[in-house]
Amino acid sequence: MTMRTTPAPDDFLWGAATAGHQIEGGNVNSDHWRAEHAPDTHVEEPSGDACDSYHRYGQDIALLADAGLTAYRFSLEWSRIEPEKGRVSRAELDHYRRMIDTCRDRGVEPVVTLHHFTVPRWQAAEGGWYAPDAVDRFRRYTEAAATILADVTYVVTINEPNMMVNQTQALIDTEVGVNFPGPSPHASRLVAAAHHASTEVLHGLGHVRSGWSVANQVYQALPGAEQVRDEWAYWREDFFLEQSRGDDFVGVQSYLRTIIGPDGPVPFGDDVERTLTGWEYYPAALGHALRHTHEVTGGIPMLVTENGIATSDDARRIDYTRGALEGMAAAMADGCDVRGYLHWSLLDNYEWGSYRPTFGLVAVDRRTFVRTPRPSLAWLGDLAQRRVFPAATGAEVRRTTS
Ligand code: GCO
Repeated sequence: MTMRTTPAPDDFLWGAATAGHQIEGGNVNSDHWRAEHAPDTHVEEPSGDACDSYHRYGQDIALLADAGLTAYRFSLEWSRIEPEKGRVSRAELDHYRRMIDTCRDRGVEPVVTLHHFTVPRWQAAEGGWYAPDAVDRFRRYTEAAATILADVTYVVTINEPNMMVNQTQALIDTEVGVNFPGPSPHASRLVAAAHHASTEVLHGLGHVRSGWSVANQVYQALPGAEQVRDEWAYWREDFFLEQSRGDDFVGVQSYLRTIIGPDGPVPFGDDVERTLTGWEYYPAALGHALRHTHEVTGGIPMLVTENGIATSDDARRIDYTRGALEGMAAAMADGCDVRGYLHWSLLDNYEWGSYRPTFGLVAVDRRTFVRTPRPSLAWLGDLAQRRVFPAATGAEVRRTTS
């Protein structure tokens, strides 16, 4: 069956995303590594060597480029770059500079994330985002990172601040023996301040387009629960989108929806298809996420910085991605300004506690680190090369200008 398509903008970025702690391996100086090895840890298995991408990134970028993709989102690991407070490692900065060079050599646009959940141990010991100088420390870390960003256009300051704040709260609250009570406006404002401080540094460089990437939950209200939904969503999502209004772009990360009833989220029915993370199979989420983000941010440019599915059936991955891209193309036809699509994830990787949920366009052997591309990688690369989106309606996508 041939797929119906619609033309994509020529300069649209087609790629895949990863994060340092999930693929590099050996991030011994990060707070997550410590938590993974704590005697009372709740994680199923530690990250260990992950995909050994710290050494094998060249192979990863080559696989992506050979498949026809044009962009790679990866993150810098703060705990490597600043192993002790105020001590910046030139060697680690050079390592990430080589990653950027490798992308450039292969004609791949690097999309660099400065912070993807992990912080150095020293920062965690001082209270993480609650440390009195946390905003200033993040500004200084951004200044250190900026020294290798001379030819980098897209920088994501902080990944999923809305999810991170929930995690931060959970950690703090576990320390005092209380359960996580809900999102903290205080912590949210702290990370927003860190984001703005980092943005200021990046804008000082003159050439960087920066933003942060927000986890979009696609909150859908049952009839009559609209107000409950709006209140539920504010500190979990909309506050973070509002903070993007002055940015160059916002990263949209979408996987599933959350249905809100009069008492909050409603569990999925037994009849829904679930992915390996237990989430509902719902490809339409991305289109909804983009439309909502467009509305709350006032229409700033968007980059899909994550969208994907944990599955052992690659045909389902292709089907999910086709549905998501159809929703994206329809949202673009209705005026959403989307500049790129970065699939989560390039590799099967460490899903924050377990290697079981496999999100990769490329399978990774856990023992040998051998990479095996799945058909979905070639499928996405082919769309990139043909510069077309799958289209449910055949609607023309409005061209965007940069
Ligand atoms: C997150 C991250 C990724 C995840 C992905 C799948 O949202 O947790 O940005 O690190 O691996 O979202 O859960």
